[in-house]
Amino acid sequence: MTTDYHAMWQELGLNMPQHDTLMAALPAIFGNVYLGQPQRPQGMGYYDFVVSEIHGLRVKELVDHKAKGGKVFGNFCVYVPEEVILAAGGVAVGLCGGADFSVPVAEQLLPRNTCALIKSAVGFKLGGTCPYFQVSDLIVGETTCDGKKKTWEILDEYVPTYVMDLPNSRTEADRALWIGELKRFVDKVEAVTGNRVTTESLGDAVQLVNRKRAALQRLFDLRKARPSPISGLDALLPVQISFYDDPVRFTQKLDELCNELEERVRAGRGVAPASARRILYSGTPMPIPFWTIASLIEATGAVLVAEESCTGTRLLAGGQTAMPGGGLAAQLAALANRQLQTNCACFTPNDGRTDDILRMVDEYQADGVIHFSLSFCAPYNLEAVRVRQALQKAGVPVLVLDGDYSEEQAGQLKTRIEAFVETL
Ligand code: BJ8
Repeated sequence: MTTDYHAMWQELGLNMPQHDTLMAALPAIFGNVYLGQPQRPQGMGYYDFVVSEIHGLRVKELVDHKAKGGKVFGNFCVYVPEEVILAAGGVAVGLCGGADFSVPVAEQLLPRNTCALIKSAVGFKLGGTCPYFQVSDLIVGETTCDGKKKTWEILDEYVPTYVMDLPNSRTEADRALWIGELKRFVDKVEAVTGNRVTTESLGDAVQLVNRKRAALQRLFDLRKARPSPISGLDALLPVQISFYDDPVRFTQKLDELCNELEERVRAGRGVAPASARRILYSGTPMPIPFWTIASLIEATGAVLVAEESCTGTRLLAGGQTAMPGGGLAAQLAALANRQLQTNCACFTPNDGRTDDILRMVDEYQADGVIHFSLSFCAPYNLEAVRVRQALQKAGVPVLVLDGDYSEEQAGQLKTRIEAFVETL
């Protein structure tokens, strides 16, 4: 029997008719995209369950956490350090911005020529349709792109929003600035939670997040096998869910899935024949429930083998965070060092990203690269120029696309993706 969460949603102040519409639409969308895939690993059952409870069980856990005096921090970027939040007894949740559903309400306030990720996220708050937004005590933004930077000023009128000042280059001075920002964030998180961040608590949090990162890395490493033991569509789901699930449970479940995939690799079993074309995705993040690109790629018979994206390997850049002696200051420096290896297009120069893509083409034996950026995302759309040049120079087939979350766009993207895969 499924639990009825209506009383909880009402108490969180959700717009109930709108929210009911959203909840009624999701199962069919998810079912159509996910459940008909052949050869799904059994371990995907956990993630199917999490989606079926997308605004239920985890939200209830957060509500319970708050009832005991705990705090929840909503965020939108891998540069917001979950470790610091956990070290102060808080919970970090990545807020979704992957649904077209919430875009129209955002367009009543924001310019239409804003990227879909920002419009979708803001629309969830304005429309009162996201319980994770409602449960958050503080939203933590960052100065990555101009769109986000300006959005935080607007969002702050609706929900307390704190901004971390991420530099757009990576000189020694920038590194020092970011370490200073991490210290300022420690102060803020301590003030919100009423708890101290100590060397010990930060060390424990780093270990916890390192374990989660190791499990995710294992998933990506297993996808290097030919044939691939899991579809790209399925692999995307744990990555998206990693942003808001309980980190201990998440890591355990992902390790179980990876054990199953390891068996498959050993047995030479895949989700498609070994001869299937292998595609590397590169570009803007694909937040839940934006499954369109992965689904379109795999509908052609090709396999999506990896994502160079923040819902992919960029999330894992820098590997494990080192745990140096020398107290809190040294720990924050280690955290900054790891984080600054994430090659977001908001940085200049950002040649490391092109190097990463070329390296991944080899490691994942990709036959071609599909670069997708959300329309109106200047950093990724412009960086696509250099990515394309580098791939063409290396003789790697590449397709550069931009778009949004709408159904109309999906039709056009489908035609272009099919034509590209056919040429491989
Ligand atoms: S580290 S990729 S998660 S900023 S799509 S809102 S860039 S206009 S998402 Fe990102 Fe952090 Fe970078 Fe990763 Fe702006 Fe572009 Fe919109 Fe974007």
